[in-house]
Amino acid sequence: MRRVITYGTFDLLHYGHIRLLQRCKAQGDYLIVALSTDEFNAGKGKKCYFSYEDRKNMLEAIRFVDLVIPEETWEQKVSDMEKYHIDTFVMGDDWTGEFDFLKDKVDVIYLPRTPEISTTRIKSDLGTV
Ligand code: C2G
Repeated sequence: MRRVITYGTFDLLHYGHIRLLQRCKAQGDYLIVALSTDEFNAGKGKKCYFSYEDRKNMLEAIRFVDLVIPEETWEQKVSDMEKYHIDTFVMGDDWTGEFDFLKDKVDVIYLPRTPEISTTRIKSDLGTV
């Protein structure tokens, strides 16, 4: 069973996120999503509209997603690869190169983002930024 992992905030869940998760799952048989906690997001300078629990519940309702775990630090990725027996690490290509240090442990894949949609754009279009 090929195990895949991806990381993210997934706030104001939209079709760009869903397409990413769908393509992550297509890389294997079991998909883990490491979801940024509210505290970790504060460190990223991101304020989420939905709480960690609400974002986690939404992700768990997606049929491509098999497990949601908390992302609490930048550093946890190395231990996560071992702890969850990961074969493939996947991120959108806005992160290209940022996680190449994992290449000695797992396959690292950067997938094209869905260009026209983003949480920031949704907030801007709604006049809530
Ligand atoms: N994404 C995408 N297309 C979009 C928007 C996002 O493919 N239109 C992808 C991103 O490339 C990322 C994932 O969806 O792989 C989650 O995006 P965010 O929630 O914005 O995640 P981010 O804040 O980049 O956090 O340790 C890594 C970080 O936690 C990533």
